[in-house]
Amino acid sequence: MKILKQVAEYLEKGDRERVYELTRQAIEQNVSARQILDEGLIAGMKVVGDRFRKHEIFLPEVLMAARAMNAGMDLIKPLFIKEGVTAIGKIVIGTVYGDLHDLGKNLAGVMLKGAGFDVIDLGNNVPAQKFVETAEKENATVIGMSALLTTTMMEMKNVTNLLKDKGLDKSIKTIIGGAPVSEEYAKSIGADAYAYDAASGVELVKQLV
Ligand code: B1M
Repeated sequence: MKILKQVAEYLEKGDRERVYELTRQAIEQNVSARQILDEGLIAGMKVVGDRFRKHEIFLPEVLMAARAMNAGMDLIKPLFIKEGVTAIGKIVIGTVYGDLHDLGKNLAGVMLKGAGFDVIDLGNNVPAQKFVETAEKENATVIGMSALLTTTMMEMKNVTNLLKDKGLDKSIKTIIGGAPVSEEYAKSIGADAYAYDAASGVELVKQLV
C-alpha cells in the first residue's frame, strides 16, 4: 500500500512530522494499526538497522528514525489499547540494565495493555533487582524483559537467577524478547518463554498466567 511505503520511507529519513502526518492519514483511511505497524513503521526501522550495520548511516540518523517511529506509535497506541478492559493479569516489563533500546519493549507494553493486562513499565536500563523487587511488591505474576545488545542480554540471567535465589521462580514467570535472544537462550537461562515479536509475546504471557 502506497501510504505505508511512504511511512517507511520517511521513517528511514527520520522525518518525524511526515511520519506522524502519514500515520494519521493511514488511520483515517481505515488501514489497520497492525498493518501500519508491520508494513510502515517496523519495515522502515528494519532498513535503518541494515544501513546502520553497513555503516551507511550513523547514530544521529538512527536516533531520528527512532523518534519518528515513536511519533507514529503514539498515534496507533490507542487503537491497540481497548478501553475498560478488566485486567487479566499483572506484568512488569522493562529493558535490561545497560540497554537503552526501548521501542520493542514499548510495543510489547502497548499490545499487552490492549489484551487486558495491567502493565508496569519500568523503562529502560533496569537493574535485575528492580525487576524482581517491583514484581514482588506489585504481586505481578510475570516479568517481561527486552534486550537489543549482545552485551546486555546476559542481564536477563541475573533476573532469572535472582528469582531462583529468592524461591520466586515458580510464582513469577519470565518472558524475554529482543533481536539477539532466542528460544535456546531463554532455555539456557531458565526463562519461561521467548517472544519473537510483541504479538506472540501477548499469546505467551496469556499462557504463563
Ligand atoms: Co542500536 N543497535 N545501538 N540504537 N539499534 C542495534 C540493536 C544494532 C543491532 C544495530 C546494528 O549494528 N545493526 C546494534 C547491536 C549489535 C549487537 O549488540 N550485536 C546496536 C548498537 C551497536 C547500538 C549502540 C552500542 C551504538 C553505539 O553507541 N555505538 C548504542 C547502544 C546504546 C545502549 O543501549 N546502551 C545504540 C543506540 C541506539 C539508539 C539510542 C540510537 C536507538 C534506540 C532508540 C530507542 O530504542 N529509543 C537504536 C536503534 C533504533 C537501533 C536499531 C536500528 C533498531 C532497534 C529497534 O528499535 N527496532 C537496531 C537494529 C536492529 O534491531 N535491526 C540497533 C524496532 C523494534 C520494534 O524492534 O526492539 O527488535 P525490536 O523489537 C521486536 C522484537 O525483538 C520483539 O518485538 C518487537 C517486534 O514486535 N521484542 C519483544 C523486543 N522486546 C520484546 C519484549 C517482549 C516481547 C517481544 O516481551 C517482554
